[in-house]
Amino acid sequence: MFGLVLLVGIPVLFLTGALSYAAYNPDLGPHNDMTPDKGLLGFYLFDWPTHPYWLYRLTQGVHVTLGVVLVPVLLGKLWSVIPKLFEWLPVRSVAHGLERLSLLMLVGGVIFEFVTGILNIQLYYVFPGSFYTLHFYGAWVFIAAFVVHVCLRLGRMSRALGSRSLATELRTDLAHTVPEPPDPDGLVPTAPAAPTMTRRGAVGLVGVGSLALLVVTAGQSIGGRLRNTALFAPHNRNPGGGPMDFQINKTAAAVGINPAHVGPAWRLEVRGRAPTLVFTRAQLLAMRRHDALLPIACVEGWSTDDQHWSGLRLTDLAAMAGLPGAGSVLVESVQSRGAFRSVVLRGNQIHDPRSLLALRVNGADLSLDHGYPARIIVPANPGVNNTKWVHRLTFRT
Ligand SMILES: Nc1nc2c(c(=O)[nH]1)N[C@H]1C(S)=C(S)[C@@H](COP(=O)(O)O)O[C@H]1N2
Ligand SMILES: [Mo]
Repeated sequence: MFGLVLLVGIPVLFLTGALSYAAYNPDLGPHNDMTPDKGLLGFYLFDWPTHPYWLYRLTQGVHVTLGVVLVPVLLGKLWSVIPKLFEWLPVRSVAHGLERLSLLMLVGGVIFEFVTGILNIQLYYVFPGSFYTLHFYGAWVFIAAFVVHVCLRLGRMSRALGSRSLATELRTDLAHTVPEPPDPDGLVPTAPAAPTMTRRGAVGLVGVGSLALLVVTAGQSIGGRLRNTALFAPHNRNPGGGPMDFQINKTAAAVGINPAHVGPAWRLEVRGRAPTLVFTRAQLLAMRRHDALLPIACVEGWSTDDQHWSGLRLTDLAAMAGLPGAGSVLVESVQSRGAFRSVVLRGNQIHDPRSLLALRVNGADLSLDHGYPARIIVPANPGVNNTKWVHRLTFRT
């Protein structure tokens, strides 16, 4: 049963993870690409859409929430094969050796993916290298072993599930709980001790554990009133009230924004075909502004409810730069160090009328921590690509 749940859940995790990777647009070059050696593994990269605007909020919310919820199931599954898990058999044949290797990749891979994922959503950035790179390559190693494992074991799982009635199992009390019959692979202990728990108890324990994790996690992505239930999430509370009352991932202080660079001396540079244009914030505010209702959705699974942004359309800025059909834009912030100080956005993102260089949010000037004087907000864009403290836009054909 645990295997069946994972058989459904793991592909969803892999798929949403792969989509998250595409959403970063690593095929747009070094500014976005944390895995320059991806080679063939980037085969499927596509133009990440801007419709529906909540797409990344959904896919990444599912990825993170499901990953957390599956932890008890995974632990239950590993527990159920413990006698075999730590077995160091001499390799009996090539086939047997390959199977043992695939199990090492399977168990090692799944533990690696869950541990790195959970550390990252809990903001423990303790990785030897970038989380992004480790989680990406780890996923491919794991999924290869997973596919092999499913091919080898699917028949047995369905035979086992078909061999007895679930309803009967769930009604059986401790006195009538008997060990599994011996199996050809020796998964069942030869001389098991008396049971201390019914199968109903084991399944119930895992089920209640998963449900509890769902309740304390999902609110960070669903938002609204449920946000307060996300006790397990580091971004579970709205900070302080007022128009800026939504999550902040990195504060200006945390990434070392120099106050002098975002004060009155700040200028926006817009480059393209025309000579470089330079604007003060007052000049930008005086231009025709547009509104968009968009969320911030972070790779870490939390997202905000839709916020009311106001600013200049990226497509208008491209036209002013002399490239009305711009195919990409390099966005640079005043931030001097850190991976996320610049990003490249694609043509479809530039030309969506909801894509803004935002100056205001919820009727007030952006706060410094939300990216004052100006930030990017693009529909369905991963939070990390919505660059804050922007000071230069370079449009390209
Ligand atoms: N310059 C810069 N912009 C940045 C970041 C950053 O570290 N530096 N963090 C990003 C991340 S990871 C997210 S999720 C969003 C969060 O925006 P918020 O703090 O306004 O909610 O900002 C993004 N913009
Ligand atoms: Mo983020």
